[in-house]
Amino acid sequence: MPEIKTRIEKIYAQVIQRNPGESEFHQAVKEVVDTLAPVLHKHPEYAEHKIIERICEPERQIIFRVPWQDDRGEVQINRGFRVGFNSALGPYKGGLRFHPSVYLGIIKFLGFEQIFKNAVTGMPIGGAKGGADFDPKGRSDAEVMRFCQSFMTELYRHLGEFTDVPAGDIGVGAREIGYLFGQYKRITNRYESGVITGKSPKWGGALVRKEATGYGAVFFAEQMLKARGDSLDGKTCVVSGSGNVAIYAIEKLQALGARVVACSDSDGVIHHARGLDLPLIKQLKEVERRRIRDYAQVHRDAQYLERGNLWHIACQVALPGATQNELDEASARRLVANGCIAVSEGANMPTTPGGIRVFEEAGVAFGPGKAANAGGVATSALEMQQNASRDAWTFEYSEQRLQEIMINIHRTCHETAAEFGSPGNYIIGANIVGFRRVADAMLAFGVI
Ligand code: NDP
Ligand code: 2IT
Repeated sequence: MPEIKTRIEKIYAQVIQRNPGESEFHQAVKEVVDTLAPVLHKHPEYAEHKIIERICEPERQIIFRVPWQDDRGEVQINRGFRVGFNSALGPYKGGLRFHPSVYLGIIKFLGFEQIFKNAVTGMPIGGAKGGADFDPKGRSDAEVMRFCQSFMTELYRHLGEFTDVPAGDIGVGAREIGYLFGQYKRITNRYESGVITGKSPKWGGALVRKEATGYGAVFFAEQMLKARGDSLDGKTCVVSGSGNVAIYAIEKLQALGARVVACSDSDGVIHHARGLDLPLIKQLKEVERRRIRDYAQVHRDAQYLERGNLWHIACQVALPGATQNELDEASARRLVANGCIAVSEGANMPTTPGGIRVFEEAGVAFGPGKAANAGGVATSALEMQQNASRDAWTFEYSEQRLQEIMINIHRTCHETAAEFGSPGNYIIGANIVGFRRVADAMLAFGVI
């Protein structure tokens, strides 16, 4: 397949040239296209119709000014983004990230990943991402509300339950979704529940959506271990971050008999050898919006490591749940040396290419974000389904649906990796499953 490899290298070189300076986007594209040679070999029609080239170019990119006034009356200006990457399988779907590091390259990497992740779920959703370089940290509720209202005042014209359906991501939780939906409803004069997901269950949100990404990443870890005749019961685990994904990953790990000894935020790491106190973490993070260092004021036997490296703490299962490129090659080596046997990516692209190589060489079961954290967006699709039928499912039924979806994702990725000669490689499995579904739909639509 040397000519196919050359073709893929050319596509990648063109992506770099056409999208200068967007290193995270380049990284996400490379990680996918590097696994597609055997697919093009089997399906020359994908190459003939330039499917990869088309997938790498977003269908639309919207960049807009978000002006708002802070509590002192000072005018602030942020930049808002929405990238509709691919709508072959359904309306654009993907979260909004509010974080000071946001720029077009971050939104494009996330939107690109979302195409394949959403396809892997098997649900009718296209891929998108959006957000702003707004930092909600330290802002009052009133400031966050004014920001969200200004953001939606531009974004609303691009959304719709059949067009583009955002949700949360870093810095966007139930509070922000409330302000965003409120403004959408007000401007459009429509109570269009299905236009955004991650809503509060008090006004149209689905039960289990809040828990879904974290729970799903744990279900995926459980499936990877099961495939090796093992389980999470009794395992020592570490989870990075202490936000939405991390909290509900910890909750499900504990429910399945694992001991979670560490979590973090962007300031530092909490190590609590006898196991984390989750109700305290929820109180500090979800209710009081405080820093994880405050955990050690309550539990004197816990250690707080300012700027510490979470991955230096010995564990058997690691769940990155914070942000991109948080787990590098050196950290991966340390994890392997300390006996880590499984990694399930709750975050998007948290492991660097060097880190992934280390895990592959060491035979660590590695669940890439496109598969392992797909439970969040899959449950968003279930929320859309409930909104469309004006129905509301129970927690138990919704969680059962989520678990079935994760088992299915694991099985298809596992089978597809084996079909393409790389048994146990979930990266190859997830990329190929997602790519084939999108590619087949694009072929059917002709050149659009
Ligand atoms: P939250 O905002 O709830 O929490 C993010 C956590 O990660 C916080 O503890 C935060 O610390 C930490 N963090 C964020 N950015 C950085 C950074 N640059 N360096 C170090 N730590 C950082 O977000 P979520 O839990 O929703 O998202 C976490 C990850 O999961 C993201 O990668 C997201 O894309 C991914 N994801 C989320 C889904 C969802 O449904 N929410 C679905 C699928 C994936 P601090 O408070 O100090 O900033
Ligand atoms: O990265 C992700 O999958 C999300 N932030 C959730 C997207 C969604 O639409 O639920």
